[in-house]
Amino acid sequence: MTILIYRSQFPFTRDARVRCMLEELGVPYETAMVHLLGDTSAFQKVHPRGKVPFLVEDDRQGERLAISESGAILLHLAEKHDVEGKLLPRNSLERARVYQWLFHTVTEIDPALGGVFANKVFFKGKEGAEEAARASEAIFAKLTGFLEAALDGHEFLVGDKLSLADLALVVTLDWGARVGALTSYPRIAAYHARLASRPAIAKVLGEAAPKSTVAA
Ligand SMILES: N[C@@H](CCC(=O)N[C@@H](CS)C(=O)NCC(=O)O)C(=O)O
Repeated sequence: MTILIYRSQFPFTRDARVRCMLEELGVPYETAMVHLLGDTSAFQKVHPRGKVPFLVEDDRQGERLAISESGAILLHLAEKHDVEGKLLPRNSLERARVYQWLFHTVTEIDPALGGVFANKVFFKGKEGAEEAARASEAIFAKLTGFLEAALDGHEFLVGDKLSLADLALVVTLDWGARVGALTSYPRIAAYHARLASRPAIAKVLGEAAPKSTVAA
């Protein structure tokens, strides 16, 4: 069985979620680098949407799975490779809460902090970028109460145990941390710092970022 993850040259793109999960589980995998912002035509022959992460998995029966969407990939990896339920609880109520946070992250927190990060880093200096960053910050501000309540007295999002929902969220929060967007939310900032210092996560998010993506 082989697992191949298409990733970008940046440490923090959404493929980081998948790499963090495989590192936490100790499941071996390979990566293929996609140079985002450059020529991605070769990758688009594999995955026409040209987005990372993309997983290609060949199993022992010779069957191939090729899928995109970071959330779906995390759930697939849990089902297939997390036999002990380390990152996706067996208990159905806890599992439902993991689903809630996974979907909240990919559908709500991602666009908010993604907007802040992209406008402060990739579109920096472009017309309207500052205004767009502020608008995204305002959207993020409205989401923080829900998250802060979940973290009140808790180390992790669900059941006081690391889950794949934390791994999805830490990557999104990392975008915010890199541009100072978490400073007004100490509980969220502390949660991000705690998770980011775990060896498996530090290995992924702690890679040096290309200079062009370091916020001034
Ligand atoms: N909903 C997708 C979003 C994937 C996505 O937008 N990935 C970005 C990097 S974080 C990308 O590959 N962007 C390149 C592009 O849009 O061309 C997921 O969660 O996997």
